[in-house]
Amino acid sequence: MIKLLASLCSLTGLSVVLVSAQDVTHLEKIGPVISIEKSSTTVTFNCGDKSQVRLTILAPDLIRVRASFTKPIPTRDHSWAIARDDWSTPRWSLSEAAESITILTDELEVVVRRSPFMIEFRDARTHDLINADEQPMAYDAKGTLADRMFDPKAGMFVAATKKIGFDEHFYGLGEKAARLDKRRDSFVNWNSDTPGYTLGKDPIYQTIPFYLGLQHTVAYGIFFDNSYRSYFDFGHSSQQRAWFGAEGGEMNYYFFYGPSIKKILGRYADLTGHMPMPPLWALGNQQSRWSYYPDTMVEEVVREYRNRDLPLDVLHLDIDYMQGYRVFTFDTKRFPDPKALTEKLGREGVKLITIVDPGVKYQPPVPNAVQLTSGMPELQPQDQRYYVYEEGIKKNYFQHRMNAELFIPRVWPGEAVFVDYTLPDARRWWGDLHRAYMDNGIAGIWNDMNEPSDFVDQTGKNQFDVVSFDEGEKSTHAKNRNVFALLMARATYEGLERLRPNQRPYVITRAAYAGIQRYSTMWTGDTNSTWDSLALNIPMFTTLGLSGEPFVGSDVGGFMGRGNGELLTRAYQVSFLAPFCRNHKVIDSYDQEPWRFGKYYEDIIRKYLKLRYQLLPFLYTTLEEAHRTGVPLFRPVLLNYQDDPNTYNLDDEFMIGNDLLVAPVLKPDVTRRLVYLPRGSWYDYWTNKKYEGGTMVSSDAPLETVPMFVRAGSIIPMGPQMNYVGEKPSDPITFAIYPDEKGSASTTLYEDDGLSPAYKEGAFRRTTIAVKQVAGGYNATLSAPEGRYNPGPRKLSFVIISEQATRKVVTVADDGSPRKIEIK
Ligand code: MIG
Repeated sequence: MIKLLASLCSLTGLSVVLVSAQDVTHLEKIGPVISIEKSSTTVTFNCGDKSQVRLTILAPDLIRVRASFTKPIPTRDHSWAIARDDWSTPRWSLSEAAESITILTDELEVVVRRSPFMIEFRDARTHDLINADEQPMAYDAKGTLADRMFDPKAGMFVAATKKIGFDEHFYGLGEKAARLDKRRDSFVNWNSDTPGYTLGKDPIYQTIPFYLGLQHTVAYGIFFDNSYRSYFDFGHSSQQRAWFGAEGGEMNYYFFYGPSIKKILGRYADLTGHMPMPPLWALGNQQSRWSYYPDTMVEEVVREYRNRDLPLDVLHLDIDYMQGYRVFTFDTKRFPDPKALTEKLGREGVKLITIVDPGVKYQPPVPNAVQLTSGMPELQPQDQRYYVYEEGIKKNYFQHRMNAELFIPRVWPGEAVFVDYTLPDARRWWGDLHRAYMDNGIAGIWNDMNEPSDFVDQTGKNQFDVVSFDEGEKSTHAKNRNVFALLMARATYEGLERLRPNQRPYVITRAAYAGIQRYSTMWTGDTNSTWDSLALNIPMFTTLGLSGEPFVGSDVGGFMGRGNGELLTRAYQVSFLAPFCRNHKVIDSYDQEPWRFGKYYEDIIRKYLKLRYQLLPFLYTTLEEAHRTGVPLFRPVLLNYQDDPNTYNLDDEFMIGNDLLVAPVLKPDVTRRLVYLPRGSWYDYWTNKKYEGGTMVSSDAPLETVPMFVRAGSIIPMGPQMNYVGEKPSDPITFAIYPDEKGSASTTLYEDDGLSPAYKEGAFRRTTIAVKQVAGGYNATLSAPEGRYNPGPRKLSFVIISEQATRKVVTVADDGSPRKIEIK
C-alpha cells in the first residue's frame, strides 16, 4: 500500500495545486434538507445526499457551521485552536416554513433555505443581509481539486462560497505579505519558510484562517477552523463570489456578527484565546544578530548600547550559541558560563533570549560513549552522546513515517528529528527541557524554523507520510503541518510556566495557527532591507492585529540585504511603537545596530527609542486592552473609524490604541507626506498645532520627524525617560492632556507588577481620569482605582497641551485615592 502510494506520488509529481485558477462551482453540492433535528444548542440538517450540517448557537453573535459530506457528522470533534467550549446557550428560537428554516438569536437571524441548501445571515433587528452563500457548500468527491495522493487520509476538498457585495472589503488572514484590504485577492495557507519574501508572496509562515468582511460599515467574521492546506478567495477567481476551502478535513466555520469589528475581535479572542500579558520588559527595545558570539561580543554590544545612551532591554542569541546547533545545549567555548553571563547582563538591565528550533540533531550515541552524569547536561560535550536525542528516542516522542521509520529531515544540525507535539507527554517533556535555559537565567524563548522548515524540501513533500498522534487519530502531515508551530509554542509556554511559575512566559514564534496568541508573540520572519519591505510592515502588523495576534513586530531595518541609515531610521519610526521592537540581521550581511551608519542617524534613532520608553505607560495600557478585549494596540485606522470609508484602504498610517495616529515615511528622499486624519480634531504631536480631521493634511516629515497626531479628547500617560524597564521607578506619571472642542479629555491607565501572573488574580490598578474645562483652567478627576495592585508612592503630573506655547502643569503626590485636581 505504501509502496503503491509512493510510486503514484512520483508519477503525479505531487504537484502543488493552484486552486485559485480552478472553478469551485464544479464541485458536488450538498443535497437539499430532508429533515432536521433540534437540541438545546444545535440544529442538525439531514440532507438528500446523506450529508449532515450542524449549526451550533454559541452566543447571540456566534454560530458554528459544521458539515460532513455524504456521511453523518462524526462524534469526534477536536481543534487545537479552540480555547473555550463552555458557552452558556443564549436565548434562541427555531421556526420552520415550507421553503426555509430560521434560527433567531437576539442578534442574528440565520435563514437556511431547504433546496438548494443555502445559508443566509441577517441582522435580527433590521433583517438586513450580512452574508449569504452564493452556492451550496460543496465537496470534491472525485478528487480533482486537491492532490489527494499528498495525503491519503485527508479525505476530500471542501468549500463554501459566499456572495460578494459590490462595496465589500476583506481583512484578516493573519500573516500575509499583502495590503490591508484583501478584496480581489486570493490566498493559500500552508506554513512556509520564505526568506526574503516580498509583497504578493504567498503563503508565508503562518496560517490564521480568520477573516472579516465589511460592507456599509457593518462587519462580520468567519473563522474556518481547518488546519489542512486552505484557500481563501475574495473575488479573485470570480467577481461574484468569495470562497474558502481546504484539501481535507471538515467544512467547519464560525460566523461572527459585529456589526463592530472590535466586538468580533473580542468574540474571536473568547473562542480561540486571549493573549496573556507578556512581561513589561518585552515592550523594551531588543537587539539581535545572526549571531552574537562569544560571550564577550554579547557584552560588547550591551556596553555599546549603554555607552551610547541607547535604551536596551533584551539581547538575542541566534543559532550559533549552541554546540553544533544542538538545541538545549550551549557551545562551551563560546559561552562557557551562561549563568554568569546572564547575571552580568542582568546588572546592566539586559535580558538574554535564546533561539530554539524544532530540529533535534539526529545523533545515535557513539558505541561505548560514557553516560553523562552532570545535572547540567546542556554544558557537557555532546559529540559522543546528545541527551535530547537520546531521551526523545527512549520515550518515543519523535515523528515517524507511515512505514514506522524515524522521520529524518535536514535542518541546521544536519540530519535531525522532530518532536510529535500532538503527544501531551512529548509537549511536557519539551517544555521541561527548557530548564537548560531557565536555570541559566535565560529570560525568554524564540522559536524559529517551525513551519516546520526542512532543507530537503520546503513544500512538505518530504513529510507527506509523517504521522502525528493527533489525539489518537494518527493523522498525516497534510493535517498537522499548519498546527506544528502552535503546538511547539504551547509546549514551550507551558514549560516556562511550570519552570518559573512566578514569571510570565515570553515566547516569540515565526510560524503559527489560529490560537497562537495564547502561547506566543510573533515576528514577521525574513524580510528585506528595502523600502518596499518596510512599507509592508504596516499592513502586516495591522492585519495581524485584525486576526487575533496583537503582539507583533518585524526585524527593524530589515533582515536580508544591505540597509542604510535613512532606511534604518525610517524603520525605527514604524517599529518604535510596535509591540515587538527588535533590530535583527542575517549572518552574511552588513551590520545594522543603531550606530552603524553614523551619529546623525543614531541621534534620531535614540530620540525614538527614548520616546518609546516614555510612552510605556500608554503602550502597556493599550496592550492590556488587547489582552482583555482582543482589540490590538497597533491598529489600522479603520478599526477606530469603521464608519469612514476613507480608512478602508488606508495602510500607510496606523494608530496605537484610540489616541495616537502615526504616518511614517516609507520612501527615500521624502521630507513631507499627506496624512489622512479621521473626523474630529487632532494635535500634531511635535508642534501641538491643531487640525480638523475628515481630510488629508500635508505634514512635515524631515528625517528626524515621523508625522504623529494625537486625538483631541485624549490623554496620553507617559513615564520618565529610561534605558531599560525598571531602571527607575515610573515616577512621575505624566498625563499629557489634549482637550477636545468642549475642553474635555479622558483616559484610563493600567498598571501591574509587569512580571508575575498576579494580574490574573486582580493584582492590577486601573485608574480612570477625566478632565473638564472650568473657569480659569481645568479640573481632573481621578476615579477610585480598580484592582488591588499598589504601585507605591509617586507623583502625578498633569499637563494641558494647547496650541499656545504656555502649558499648564500641576504635580501632585499620588496616594491611590479618588480625588479632584485643579489645573490652573
Ligand atoms: O534558516 O537562525 O527567520 O531570524 O536569524 C535561517 C538563523 C534560520 C531564520 C530566522 C532568522 C534567523 C535565522 N533563521
